[in-house]
Amino acid sequence: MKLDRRTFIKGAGIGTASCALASFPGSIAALGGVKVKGSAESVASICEMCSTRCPISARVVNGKNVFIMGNDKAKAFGGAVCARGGAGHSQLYDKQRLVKPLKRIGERGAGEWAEIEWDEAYQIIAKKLNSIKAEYGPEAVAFSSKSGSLAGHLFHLAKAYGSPNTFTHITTCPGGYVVAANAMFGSKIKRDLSNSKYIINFGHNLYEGINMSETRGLMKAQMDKNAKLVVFEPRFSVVADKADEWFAIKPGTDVTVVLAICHVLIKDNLYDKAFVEQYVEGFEDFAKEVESYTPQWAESISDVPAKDIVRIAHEYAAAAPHAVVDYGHRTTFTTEEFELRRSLYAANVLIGNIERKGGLYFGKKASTYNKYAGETVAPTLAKPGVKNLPQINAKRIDMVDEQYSLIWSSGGIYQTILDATLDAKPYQLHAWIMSRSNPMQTMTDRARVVATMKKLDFVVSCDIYISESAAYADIILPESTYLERDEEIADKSSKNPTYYVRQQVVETIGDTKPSWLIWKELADKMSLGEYFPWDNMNTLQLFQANKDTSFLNKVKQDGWVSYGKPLLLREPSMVQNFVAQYPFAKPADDDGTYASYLHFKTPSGKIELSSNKVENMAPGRGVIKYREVALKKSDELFFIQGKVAVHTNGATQNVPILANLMSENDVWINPITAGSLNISHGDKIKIYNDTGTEEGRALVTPGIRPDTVFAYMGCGSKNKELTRATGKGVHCGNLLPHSIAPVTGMTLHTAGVKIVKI
Ligand SMILES: Nc1nc2c(c(=O)[nH]1)N[C@H]1C(S)=C(S)[C@@H](COP(=O)(O)OP(=O)(O)OC[C@H]3O[C@@H](n4cnc5c(=O)[nH]c(N)nc54)[C@H](O)[C@@H]3O)O[C@H]1N2
Ligand SMILES: Nc1nc2c(c(=O)[nH]1)N[C@H]1C(S)=C(S)[C@@H](COP(=O)(O)OP(=O)(O)OC[C@H]3O[C@@H](n4cnc5c(=O)[nH]c(N)nc54)[C@H](O)[C@@H]3O)O[C@H]1N2
Ligand code: SF4
Ligand SMILES: [Mo]
Repeated sequence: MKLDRRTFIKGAGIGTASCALASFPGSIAALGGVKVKGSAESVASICEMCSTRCPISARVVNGKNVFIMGNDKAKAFGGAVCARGGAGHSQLYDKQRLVKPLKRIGERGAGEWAEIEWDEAYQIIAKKLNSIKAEYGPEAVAFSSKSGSLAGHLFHLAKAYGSPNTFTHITTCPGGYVVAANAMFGSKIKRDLSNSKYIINFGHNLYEGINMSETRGLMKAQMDKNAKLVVFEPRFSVVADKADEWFAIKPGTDVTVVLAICHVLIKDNLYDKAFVEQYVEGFEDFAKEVESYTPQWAESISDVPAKDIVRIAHEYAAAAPHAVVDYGHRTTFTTEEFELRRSLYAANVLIGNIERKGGLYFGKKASTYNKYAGETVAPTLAKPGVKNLPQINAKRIDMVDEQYSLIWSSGGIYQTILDATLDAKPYQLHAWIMSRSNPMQTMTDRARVVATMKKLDFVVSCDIYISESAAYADIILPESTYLERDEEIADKSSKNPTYYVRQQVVETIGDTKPSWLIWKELADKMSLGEYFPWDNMNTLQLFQANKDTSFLNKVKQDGWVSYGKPLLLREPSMVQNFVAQYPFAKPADDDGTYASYLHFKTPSGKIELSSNKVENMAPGRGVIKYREVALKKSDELFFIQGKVAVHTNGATQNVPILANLMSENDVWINPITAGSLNISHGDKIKIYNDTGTEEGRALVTPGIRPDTVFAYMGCGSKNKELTRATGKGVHCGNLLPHSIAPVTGMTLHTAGVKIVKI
């Protein structure tokens, strides 16, 4: 039977009508008397309309979610949600949402499905995975999920099954800055935009690619603190529009400007020598390397005027240490992200803004915070460990080269699933279990993803829609949306320890389940149940809370619990307040700070501006260097993408309210380029390269460089099931070639394209 009659929620009022279908353990009804039915009330929870996961307060009237606001206890978020966060109920009650497990009955991707019961779905998956294990070994199965709470349970299943091949989306998004931070600081680092007086931004699209706390931080800096914002962006983004200065930098050349800023800081003696002396390893080698990276040199590559680079470096240094060079978020502009993101960090290190207001800082989780305080200010979370997990001997498919060793722990090189499946590199994969991931849209080279999914023996997708990727699965498991499920307590600590928790807001619609339950029940069917000893989410939460029910109830009631006051180790006023508040606190240094306690988890214990460790794992890269990259052929235009404020990646294009707001992504073209191609505003165009061909519409605007075209990502879905999104706009993933960047393993979202009018 065809999909439209079978899988969609039928009829109106489904939000309440089908509630009786599923009631699972650990539901909100079991939690400290929080009610969801009857009178109007608000439930504190966590948004999942994007992976920023902001704290929310969801209003429920007569069992139905009617409104979503920010949780006003979370001050940095300003009690607000973005447009997508506010559209959560439109997704929840969307008639096209999946509410029943599906089995493919036609060719892969043909869109022919049969509804099945959970039990049958589990039986099919268990039988297939157990037979693949027997024939090829458990490593022949890859497991992938967007990182976060959902990934934890799926990857636990992978471990119990015996496969080392688990992947998050990291190489399509933050891998570059995470790997660069690991190399330089020994761990991830955060940015304190809200207290900054001078912010230099290289394509961090915070007013469209929204992260409520950071977006508000930037707004606060600009509006309340009169911070100066300098933006380098190939197009006139909303951030560029709100900036004091905008430079239309050539795509992929940011590193030249950053290195030139470092050059000026060193040559003109503007850097913080005392900081460098105390905390930095490898400064001499770095300084020697950047000697030749003059502003004139940077101008010749990036089109940013040398005199402006010099001036900006001086202004930035004058605002130090309450100034920051933003290290960005989606790090897929060039294959040399490792050098770019390390350079961005270097520009911060040179002005000594680490652990200062408005600069960069390390997260202060409870264990660290308590150590400084000399007492238990905040509870720590326990991690449920499981004994006697099987030993995994097989190597990961991406563990082919030492240069990638800084990424393995954080999610692997996602796109190697394609190489292992299609080219048996380094060995053959036979199955892919994916959850909350839509690689057809969000990896690169859609055709290669299709070929991969067609070649595999078995594909499972856990999603809330028949996404473009789920459309090629053998079995689709419908997860309950975030408003219908409970999850573990999550650590959201920043300058002080903070916890929050996702709670079920309304009863489950249709025959859906939360993913923690799905993977546990599947494990049971695979005879791996012993590795999932918890009964339900409440058991897990209690375990996490070390059975401290008052803590657990507080997190559930308030939805956002913060302990102590913000602490930055080198900020005198904060340290003095801290010492005054906690009688057993570590004593401050003579200068009133905790500067002497600042250590880095690198081999030298210092910030490694240049690094022997990196040199050993990736020869020639110990010292940050400019390396030329050809991102396009000479007769092509650069093709770049970004987020739009009303959609999330490849996820929300079918959500009714958001689809109404925007369903197509017109291609931005400069009038000079459009003129030479005889293209007018609104014309139908073909955009193509060696990877793929797309059709769309031209948006002619001076807000983009003449050598560059731009489209908001996530549109142009090609499967027929997403009726509000299918065929609308340009599919970006179909125009981006498959690649794996050195050291960071990143995909590349900049490509060369040609355009013609059709
Ligand atoms: N061309 C291009 N590609 C890009 C980018 C770009 O700018 N340009 N951006 C990159 C970035 S930054 C990222 S983070 C990645 C993101 O790419 P992905 O990790 O693939 O994430 P999303 O597209 O956000 O969502 C993936 C899927 O999750 C499903 N989903 C939503 N909620 C739930 C849920 O509660 N449970 C389950 N099981 N599924 C759910 C959605 O329906 C969707 O199919 O894309 C990257 N890809
Ligand atoms: N509304 C909305 N908010 C989101 C998301 C979403 O999908 N929608 N996704 C969330 C996720 S997963 C993430 S990772 C973040 C992403 O946050 P960002 O990384 O800030 O978002 P993008 O829009 O992908 O930003 C890329 C920007 O860089 C520009 N750009 C492209 N190439 C270059 C280049 O070579 N140099 C410079 N300087 N700029 C370049 C693009 O024009 C674009 O404006 O947003 C998060 N918030
Ligand atoms: S940024 Fe918006 S969509 Fe993303 S989690 Fe926050 S409120 Fe939700
Ligand atoms: Mo992302």
